[in-house]
Order: sequence, then structure tokens, then C-alpha cells
Amino acid sequence: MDSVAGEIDAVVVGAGFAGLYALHKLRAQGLSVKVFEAADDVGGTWYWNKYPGARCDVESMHYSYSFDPALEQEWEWTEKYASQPEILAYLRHVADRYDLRRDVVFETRVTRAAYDEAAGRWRVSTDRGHELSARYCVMAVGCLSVPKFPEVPGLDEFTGPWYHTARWPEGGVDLTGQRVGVIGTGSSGIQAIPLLAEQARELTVFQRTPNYSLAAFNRPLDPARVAEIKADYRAVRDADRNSIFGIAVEWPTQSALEVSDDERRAMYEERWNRGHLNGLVQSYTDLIFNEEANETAAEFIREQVRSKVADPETARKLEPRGYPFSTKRPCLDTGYYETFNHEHVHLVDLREEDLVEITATGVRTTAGEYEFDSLVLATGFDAMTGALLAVDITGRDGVTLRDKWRDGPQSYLGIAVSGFPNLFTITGPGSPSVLSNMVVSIEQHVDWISDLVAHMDRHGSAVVEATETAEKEWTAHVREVSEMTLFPKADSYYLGANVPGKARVFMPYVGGVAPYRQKCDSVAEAGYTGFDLR
Ligand code: NA7
Repeated sequence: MDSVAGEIDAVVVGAGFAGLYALHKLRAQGLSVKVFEAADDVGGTWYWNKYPGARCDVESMHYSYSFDPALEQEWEWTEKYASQPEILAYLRHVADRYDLRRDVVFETRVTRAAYDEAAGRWRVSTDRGHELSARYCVMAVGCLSVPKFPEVPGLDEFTGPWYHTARWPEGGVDLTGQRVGVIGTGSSGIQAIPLLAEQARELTVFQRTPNYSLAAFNRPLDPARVAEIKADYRAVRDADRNSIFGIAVEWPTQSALEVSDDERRAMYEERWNRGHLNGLVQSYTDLIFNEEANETAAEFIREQVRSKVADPETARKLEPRGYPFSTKRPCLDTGYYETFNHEHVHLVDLREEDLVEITATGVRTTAGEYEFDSLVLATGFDAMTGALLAVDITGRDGVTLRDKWRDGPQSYLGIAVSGFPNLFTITGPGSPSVLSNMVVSIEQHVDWISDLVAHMDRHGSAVVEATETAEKEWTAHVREVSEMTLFPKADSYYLGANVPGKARVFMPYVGGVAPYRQKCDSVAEAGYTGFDLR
């Protein structure tokens, strides 16, 4: 076992974007820090999601750390949207550049964290027998890191190999000449399917909910554009921080319903051609508030689907319907819809036949059995709370986080939980999190936490805890803001609706990255209102 000191200042759980920056920042502040990471390398999301086509759908020049001007000037992204290997290489570079690895314990899972009130410290245990005592516990476990499997029985019976997109084997998989079944058409499925189709002899896609997918228009980065951004990177970063989703787009000024059809179409075409996730949804002020307005954008996207898919029946099945645009996470794709024009690619619409079970040789639906050599599960994650609750966390008075969150997460600012002193959740439920550019949100949380720690040191406080009142008010505010939008109308992972039995609570803060940051700043400026410092 690695030698890890028994008493340290902070344990950080996870070595992805959040954990690496937390380590760097807190260590620079003079804290002794240990990071525990289940994988054998850094990277988090970008370590695990190695499936073909895995790519970030926030532009690379914006999906990167801003904390060191030298790093952002020197690192060269090659594409508009960075691929998984490139982002992983970046995070490895960051780990080496700031000498982070010496404080990361790999291949080790934190299993338990219990608050010892008398000592004012967290007792942290791992699956490799480490027992540590830390003043702070920083959960940097990621929002989409616990894979979710299809709820139907039989996966163990399947005699061929199967792969979850989030656990894709290192070195890849050769599916050449095989009959392959894919379950799931979220971002992972939509990115993987065009590439799986290049290998498979027959590819069958099981779609439960058709997604709104926009064309990515990915391309090599134009050096002139890169130079332009780098010349003014501070302004670019500031604009991202002061935006709604953490990626700056012009603020809309008009309702979709107050312009002519021609004007609206021209707007949607222009936004479509940018190949941005939030460009289209931010075309008008009311797309996420008003169903009629939203429907104009939804119908525009359906038209794009129809124009790409030759067979009208397949196009009909692929057209996203039944929930407003953007209320489930939309996707960016490269050739997804066109893939269904290949004769060897088939679509099974699970709204017309139900998935019954996985069998020894394939997948059975209410319409019959489909035989496969391999299965790909692109079935997503137990989002936002899954990885936090996978650790047995016990706060004051023996209360566990699992019990406290049984009816849904409660949190102050998505950072702190009442009853769990000195525990921080980076991009936790109640913060913009998965509704934002994650790197922008991660940096904001880590900076804010590190300022709080510095404040505590200056004022001789050993313990910080969110008050119950502040937590209640914030949790209610998160819900109320979501109810002002169309978001609760879709069965999304934002609502926990993709995991049977999970409390149906809208988890991310939909009020926007900029207002959220202002709120956090004003809390800090007022001496950390809503927190007990003792
Ligand atoms: P997602 O977006 O949660 O997508 C999972 C997909 O799997 C989605 O189409 C689900 O359908 C489908 N699914 C899940 N369970 C089943 C069962 N039992 N039967 C049929 N289909 C099922 O996860 P991704 O990995 O694609 O993307 C996650 C994030 O990564 C994404 O949002 C980006 O931030 C990047 P459903 O829609 O629930 O009907």
C-alpha cells in the first residue's frame, strides 16, 4: 500500500478535471492533500469514456482550465471539439506539469467518510485499507460517473461480449464483421453509432427516446481563430463565466413568437450552422419557458432529421417528439442521422415494441428476438448523486447522506450539505453542474472553496457547515427556478427519471452560470451567509 499520512488537511475524491484542480489549488495554499482515484490514471470522465467517437461537445478552446495563462497559451487543441484521447492527454499533461501525481493514490476507491464531531475531522477509509483523518473532504467524483445498465434481466445470460460505453476497454474493440446491438441513443450512443456502423456487419440501434441532435460541424481549428482567442483569452474566459451555460453566446432579446416565420428560420439556420449546443436554444428568450416557442425550434430540428434520412419511416422514428427541445440533454453529432441510410443499420423503436430481456444470443422485445455477436450499452449514468452516494458518507449525529437524500438531494449552493461540516461537493446537485460548461463550473467551485478555507484560516475557524435554513431555501429556489422552465416536462437524468426508484427532483440549478456565480460571490462577500463558522 502507498504510504499515506494518517492526518492531513484535505482528502479529495476523484482525479478528473475537478479533483486535479482542487489538489493544485489547495496544495498551493499550503494544505496537505491526498487524492484518491479509482482508475489507474488521471482523467475522470475522460479516462473512462473511451468508446469510439467519444468527444466533448463544448468547444475545446472553452473546455479547458483558465487558471494558468501559460497553460492556456501553450496547449494546442487540434479540433473545434476535442476527442477523448486529446482531452485525456491534456489532463495527463496538467498532472505532470503541476506535479500532481505525487499526491494521487490510484486504483483506490474511497468507500467511507465519517465525520468525527469531537475531533472536527473526517475519517476516510478506502478499499485498499487506507484510514485517514482529514479536516476537509472534497468530493470531486463527477456527475456522470456511475454507469447505468438497462433495467431488463438477462445481461448475465448473454454469451457474447458486451460493453458499456463508460467502461470501454483500453485499446478499443474490434467489431469488424459482427452483428452488433446498441441500446441507448443519448450523447454516447449518438457519437458511437456512426463509427460502430463502419465496423459492424449489421448494426441494430434500440432507441427508447429520440434525441434532439444538432450537427457538430467539427473541424480542425483554424490557427488564425486560435491566435485571436489566445490574444484575448481573459476576455473569452470572462464572457464564459458571465454567460448562462458557461459558454458565451449573444443574449437573446426577442421572443420566438414575435418574429416572422422567415426571420425565425433564418435565425435557426444561422445558429444550426454554428454547430453549438446552446446556440440554438439561446436564439430567443422564451425557448425554455414557453412550449409554443420551443416547438418552433423543435420542428426546425425535425426538418433537419427528415432532410438527412432517406427512408421516411426511419426518419419518422428518429424525429424527436414528446418533450420540448433542450429539456433532455441535446446532442451534437457527426453523421448520426445519415448512418441510418446504410442498409446494414437498423432502428428499433422501443416506443412501438418493449425491451423484454437480454438473452443468451441477443435481445428480446415484445416483437421478437434480435441476434447479436456483441452488445453495446450506451445507457447512461446514475447522474449527479450516484457517485456521491456510492461512498458511505456519515455526517454529524450519525446521519448518512443516503438517508438525508432519500427524497432527493438537499444542498446549499450545490457545494455544502447541512449536517456534513467541512464536506464540499464540486459541481454537486443544486449548482449549474451538468447544465453548464463543466470546466467553468469546476473552477468556480474550487476557487470559491479555496477562498472559504483561506477565510477560515484567517479567522481561526476550524469548522464550516451550511445552516439548515440556508439549505432549505436554496433547495426550494433550485426547484422553483426549474418549475419556471419547461425542463421538468421531460423524463431526463436531470430529474433522476432515468433510474427506477430514484426520487424525482430536478437536480441542477437552471438559473444560469452567471447569476449562480453572483450568488456565491455575494455569500462570500457578506462573510459566508448561510454558513455556521465555528
Ligand atoms: P444518456 O444521455 O443518459 O443516454 C442514455 C440512453 O440510454 C438514452 O437514450 C436512454 O433512453 C437509453 N436507455 C437507458 N436505459 C434504457 C433501457 N433500459 N432501455 C432502453 N434504453 C435505455 O447517457 P449518455 O452516456 O449517452 O450521455 C451522458 C452525457 O454524456 C451527456 O448528457 C453529455 O453530457 C455527455 P431514455 O432517453 O432514458 O428514454
